[in-house]
Amino acid sequence: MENNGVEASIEKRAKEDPFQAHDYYNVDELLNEDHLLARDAVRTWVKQEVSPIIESYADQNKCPVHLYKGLAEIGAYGPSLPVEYGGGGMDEIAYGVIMQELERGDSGIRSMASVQGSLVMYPIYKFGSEEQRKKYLPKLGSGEFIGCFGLTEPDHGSNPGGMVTNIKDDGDAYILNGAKMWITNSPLADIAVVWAKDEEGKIRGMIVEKDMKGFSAPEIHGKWSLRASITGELVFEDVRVPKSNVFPEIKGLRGPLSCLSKARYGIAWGAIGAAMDCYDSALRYSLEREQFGKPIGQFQLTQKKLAEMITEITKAQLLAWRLGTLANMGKATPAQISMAKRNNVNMALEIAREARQIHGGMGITNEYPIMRHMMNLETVLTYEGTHDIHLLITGMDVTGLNAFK
Ligand code: TGC
Ligand code: FAD
Repeated sequence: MENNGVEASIEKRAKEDPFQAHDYYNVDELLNEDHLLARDAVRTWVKQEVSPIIESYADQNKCPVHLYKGLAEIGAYGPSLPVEYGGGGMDEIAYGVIMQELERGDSGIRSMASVQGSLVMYPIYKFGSEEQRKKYLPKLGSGEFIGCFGLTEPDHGSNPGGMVTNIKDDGDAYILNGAKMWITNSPLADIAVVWAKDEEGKIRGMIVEKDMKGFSAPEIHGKWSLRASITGELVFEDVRVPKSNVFPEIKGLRGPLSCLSKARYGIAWGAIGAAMDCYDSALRYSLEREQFGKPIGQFQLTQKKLAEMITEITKAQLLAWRLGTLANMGKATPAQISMAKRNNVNMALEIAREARQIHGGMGITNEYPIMRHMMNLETVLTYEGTHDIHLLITGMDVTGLNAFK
């Protein structure tokens, strides 16, 4: 069969990604040279490696596993972790702008980096023994090992404190039983950072290796969102986890939640990237597409959409930058991170919806990135704490009253 119009257009887009970044308030002037260098390197990498293939991988619901090593090479795993532990030795704003550029490409690509850096390397660095750090971090940082993070369970999503996955003492090991659900990268992962309750009901973290007996990680099929990212379960049937694989000190929900703070911070930046891609595409389309004898960008209703989009992107950029500045000083609170994650992801999703309208019928095709971003952002709105959970975290912070108890 001959190539139809849409297929030909995908090929064209693959050859040439027309994305141009927009910086209405000169936010670049708030970034230092290291931030700009990191940002531009990742921006170029995304244009070269992600844009040409992403529509096709999303279309086929396949994870571009070959990008794992490239992500390591551009320093996307743990950009703000120390170099000697496999990280990039940069600051929190560098970490943020890298996530922004990755998610400009695709939320699933940013997910790869978020999970590996913030949810696997970070807890091993922060809570692991020196032996665990030395054993796993260099391999994770170089992309030789892929990691995943198991907190959510089939019956405990927003309320991870209710988890039933558990460990029982068995001499030099613990016996792990239970199941985790919705785990990014689990079917591919060499190791999983898993959170489970001990016999006192305290949450402990541990590193489970893929070939441990009784451990499996089946893929979850049928996703209409994050299609270029692989998601699965973690199933533990009497898995013997050596005590040397358990994080020695950290106990309680504070352990996994502090990893989430790190990842949610990255998402607050990442979502800006998806929004920028949608806005950029909509702006270009509005200038090229003519109806009633003039570009649709000349209609006031289109201008309203575009003006509101760039206003919201600019507000989100400033929110993220200020959060990054606080994070660099060690002063960003979990509640401040929740506000930015919630606001920026919701902002990106609204922009994707408006951008889809500006593209008219073409907006539903994979000739443009809009629908893919929109579908991805439905997941991003839910994972790492849902939109409403983050609202309640802000509500608790300002009132001092806890809606969860
Ligand atoms: P609560 O009693 O409030 O807190 C328990 C302990 O944790 C501390 N804490 C935090 N510490 C660090 N960072 C945070 N963000 C923290 N939030 C709370 C808290 O101070 C306390 O410490 P301590 O020492 O006093 O014990 O806990 P709760 O059971 O009432 O739950 C509160 C709630 C609902 C906010 C929390 O459970 C929550 O955030 N739920 C949402 C769950 C969630 O976000 N799951 C994400 C799973 S991972 C994921 O989605 C990865 S997607 C990756 C990708 O592909 O990119
Ligand atoms: P539920 O908790 O059942 O929530 C359903 C609805 O109820 C939501 O709208 C929620 O806001 C609302 N709700 C719940 N409690 C309250 C309340 N107290 N007040 C008001 N409303 C409430 N998890 C991991 O551990 N690791 C991963 O790598 C990971 N990757 C993911 C990848 C994908 C593609 C997806 C979709 C999810 C992933 N998750 C992961 C899981 C994710 O974190 C959860 O889906 C999320 O925390 C919500 O849990 P849930 O889906 O069980 O929804």
